[in-house]
This record gives sequence, C-alpha cells and structure tokens, in this order.
Amino acid sequence: MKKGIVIKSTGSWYTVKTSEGNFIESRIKGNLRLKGIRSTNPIAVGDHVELTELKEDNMEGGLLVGLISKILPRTNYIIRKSPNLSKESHILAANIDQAFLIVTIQYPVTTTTFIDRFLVSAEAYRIPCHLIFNKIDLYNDEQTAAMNSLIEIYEKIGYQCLKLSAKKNIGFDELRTMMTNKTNVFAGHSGVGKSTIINSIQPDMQLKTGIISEAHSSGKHTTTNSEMYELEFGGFIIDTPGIKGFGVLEMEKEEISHYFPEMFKLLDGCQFYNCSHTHEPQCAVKKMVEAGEIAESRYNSYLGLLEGEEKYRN
Ligand SMILES: Nc1nc2c(ncn2[C@@H]2O[C@H](COP(=O)(O)OP(=O)(O)OP(=O)(O)O)[C@@H](O)[C@H]2O)c(=O)[nH]1
Ligand SMILES: [Mg+2]
Ligand SMILES: [Zn+2]
Repeated sequence: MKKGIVIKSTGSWYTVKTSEGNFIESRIKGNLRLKGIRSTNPIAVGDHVELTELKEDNMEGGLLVGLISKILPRTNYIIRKSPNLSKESHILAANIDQAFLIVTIQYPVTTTTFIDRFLVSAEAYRIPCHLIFNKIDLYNDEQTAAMNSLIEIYEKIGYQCLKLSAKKNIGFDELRTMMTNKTNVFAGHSGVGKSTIINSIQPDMQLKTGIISEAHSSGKHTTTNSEMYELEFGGFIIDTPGIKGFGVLEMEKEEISHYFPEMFKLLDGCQFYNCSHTHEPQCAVKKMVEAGEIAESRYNSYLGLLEGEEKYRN
C-alpha cells in the first residue's frame, strides 16, 4: 500500500504522486465507497489517497497502474454548484492553504456578484482567500479607477489585493512571497490569465494558455482539468479550469451573513438575534450600508444569496 496526493484528474484517470516521489496513473477501486457530498468528481486534485500498484499485463511491458482504495479525510475543499444542473457539484481542489481569485476588470469582465460568491464559499470552508487583479497593462483610466475602488472595498474588509500584469511581469515578487511553502489554488473566469500567471511565476511550467475571443471578450476554457504543480521556491499551485457562474452550495439563510466578514462582526449590534438585515428595525448592517461603511455591491450580493440560486448568471 502506498500513500500519495492526486495531482491531476481527467475524470476516469488520476495521477497520484506517491510519498516516494513517483507518478502513478490510477483508477478508483471498484468497491471504494465514497461517502458524503455528491459531486461530479468524487476524487479531487489535492486529495490524499492510499493506493495499491498493479501491473497491467495486457499492455506491452506491463504498464504500472494504481488502484485508489481510500481517500483520507479532507481538511477543506473548494466546491461549486453547476449553474445549470443544480444537483451537480464539482470540487475544484482539496486540502489547500489559500485561494487566489483572479479578477479582470475587462477582457473578460469579472462582476462583484461572482467575486462575492467565491469569497462566501471560501469563508464557509475557512479558506483564506486573496484577490489578484490581473491585466493591469490593458486598463484605461476609467478601468483603473474601477479596479482601485474594488480594491478599496475588499482591502477594507480584510482581503489582500494584488495588482498584476502577467504580460509585463509586474507584481510577481509579492505574489511569490505570498505563495511560498503553501498549497495555493488559482480560480476565476476563463481567460483571466490563471495559466499565464503560473507560467510567469515559473517559466519552465509552460502551461497551455488561450486567446480571448474578440466578439465576446471571454476565454475559451483552455485549461480543462485542475492540476497541481510543485513550485521551485517551495509549495504547490493548483491551476483550475475557468468557471462561469459560481453556484454556492446550500446554506441556511441565517448563516449567509456570517460569511461576509464586515457583516459578521456587526451581528451583535442588530436588535434581533436572527435579523435577516432586510426589513428589521435597528439593524446594524443596514445602518452601515446607509452610512457607506458597507459597500452597496456587497450588500446586493448578500441579498442575492438570500433570495436563492435561481437569479444569478455570473
Ligand atoms: N494583456 C495581458 N494579457 C494577459 C495577461 N495575462 C494573461 N493574458 C492573456 O489572456 C489570455 C488568456 O490567458 P490564460 O492564461 O489562458 O487564461 P486562463 O485563466 O488560464 O483561462 P482558462 O484556462 O480558459 O480558464 C492569453 O492570451 C494571455 O496571454 C496580462 O497580464 N496582460
Ligand atoms: Mg488556464
Ligand atoms: Zn441586521
């Protein structure tokens, strides 16, 4: 029996890096019982697994394959619900130290709704999350101003924000420092530059990157599966495929404001302990929204989550 980490998955094959440093193409053992969450991928990149090695004798030379017999408990994971198939969920990565959401103001546009949905999910699983504003080389004055006001909103809440240009190689010293000796994951829409940034961090990676469609100003889903890479300065990075809408998994309505840190810290100030921060008198959250201390866009994202999953697009 060997232990290892899943570093890549295609859906039917999993590449496992064993504790001895070997890479073994593996399948799931037929009778492996998968408990808990229902997802389209029962085993995710970052999972710690146990496996047995087998020789596949029908292949010439006897190819070595693995059979995954056990998944060790996850410390956390990033999961999203598919926008169309509401019963389906997909684990982007498991057992991570921190997530970076890659955001672009243009080419493609990343909305605050999308940012906030991602952050809420990360908060729900206690995953520290940072924002990277990429493609700063492309922005005009208006777009730069829009970016700066977003940065102001998110830094005030406590999220670290980084301005980056993967093309012009700006911002990478700080990014490398933040990533060192941690298991990191990059997420964001298709075309925001996740794979390009990883290539700039470590040029020998040479991950495939895509072009942005002129017509839709959107990416083309160049990265199709999550994959984990080792960083030469210590730690790991998981590249993930671009996501469109970020469906947050079901949570209790009273729970949602707990994942907005700027609201959570006010909860004692509301008159009612189960205040929904919508219509109640003496609501500390609403007061702060009115005073401009809580961003309107954040409050709208909160209301959107309260209303449920049917209404969002991206
Ligand atoms: N001008 C400019 N272009 C960039 C920058 N970063 C990435 N790009 C370009 O954006 C396009 C998409 O980059 P990718 O790295 O493939 O994007 P991705 O987020 O990995 O996309 P998916 O794999 O589809 O999820 C490529 O043409 C990159 O060259 C940047 O900082 N500035
Ligand atoms: Mg990519
Ligand atoms: Zn309230």
